[in-house]
Amino acid sequence: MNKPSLAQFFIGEQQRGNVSTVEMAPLLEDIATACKEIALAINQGALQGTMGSLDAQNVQGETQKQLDVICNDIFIAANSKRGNIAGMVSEELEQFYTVPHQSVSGEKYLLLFDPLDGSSNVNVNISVGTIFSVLRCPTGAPHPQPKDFLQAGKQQICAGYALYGTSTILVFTTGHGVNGFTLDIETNTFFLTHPNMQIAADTNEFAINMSNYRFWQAPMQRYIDECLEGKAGAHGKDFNMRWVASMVAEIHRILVRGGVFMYPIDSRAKSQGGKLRLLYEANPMSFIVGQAGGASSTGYQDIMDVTPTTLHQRVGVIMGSKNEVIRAVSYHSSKH
Ligand code: P6P
Repeated sequence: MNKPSLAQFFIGEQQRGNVSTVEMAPLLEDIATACKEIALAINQGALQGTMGSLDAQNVQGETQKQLDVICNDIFIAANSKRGNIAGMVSEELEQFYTVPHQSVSGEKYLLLFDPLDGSSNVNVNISVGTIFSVLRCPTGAPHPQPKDFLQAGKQQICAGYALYGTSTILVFTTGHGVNGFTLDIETNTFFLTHPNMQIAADTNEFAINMSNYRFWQAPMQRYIDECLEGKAGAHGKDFNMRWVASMVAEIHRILVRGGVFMYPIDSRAKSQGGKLRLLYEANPMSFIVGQAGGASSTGYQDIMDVTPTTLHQRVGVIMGSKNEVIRAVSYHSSKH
């Protein structure tokens, strides 16, 4: 295969002088290992009898699936061995996790993740994913405190996702563009298949859960109305719609062929601030989308400018092809 492996990619990044990628290489190798194990656990779910739901709920008030917990444990274990991560925040854990036996020296990082995003799809064999975000741990902190995780998205030093679909793909950025790696199941090795991913500035495809229309704020209803009016309408072009109910699958599609993804705040979840979580869904995906030339907003401000106040806080999300995000956001400002 003439495509560089993940390890060869890191060597190339060193030669290209992309220091931040080289710094993140050990951490990304461990994440890649975790994603390989998660891919296997999902693939074997029906055979291992782990496709069921627990009678527990996670901090989100969502019914936890067996695989949510299994994948959470895989991700924590695989990323706790090197001693370079001080603490973790997971969608599946109410409190943050302090990693034991950290190495006494060297830079420490914070890892925030959704181990199995879209897990309600796993029983019906629809793509699911893992989303992760990396922050620097404030220096000198013997053990991280909750406030250490509450950094704005623009402080991220690395973000990525794994998509468990027709193939297993690992996509990440360290601030030098976005690259995607496909898992070769014969050698259990990731190879660079999607170098320098870029999102088209324009698109004819939007992704939103239309069943929530009546709960949206007027600006979002207006934007979608205009998409549905097609060429004859104010937007002047026809649109296609997709909704997989798995953010990782939606964002990967947008990275490959453009599009705009929206999960706006709505009257049901207004008090919660939306459905999607800021620290380990919206922020990492915004970093990736931005590095690929796209844009992301809550409708009222760039997602990565939001100052977090709680670990599991939610936020409205509009992200993808830049010109569509700009249009949708313009309707949210009072002058339109
Ligand atoms: P709905 C999955 O639960 C998730 O967090 C995202 O991955 C996905 O985009 C969204 O929620 C789906 O939400 O309301 O359509 O089920």
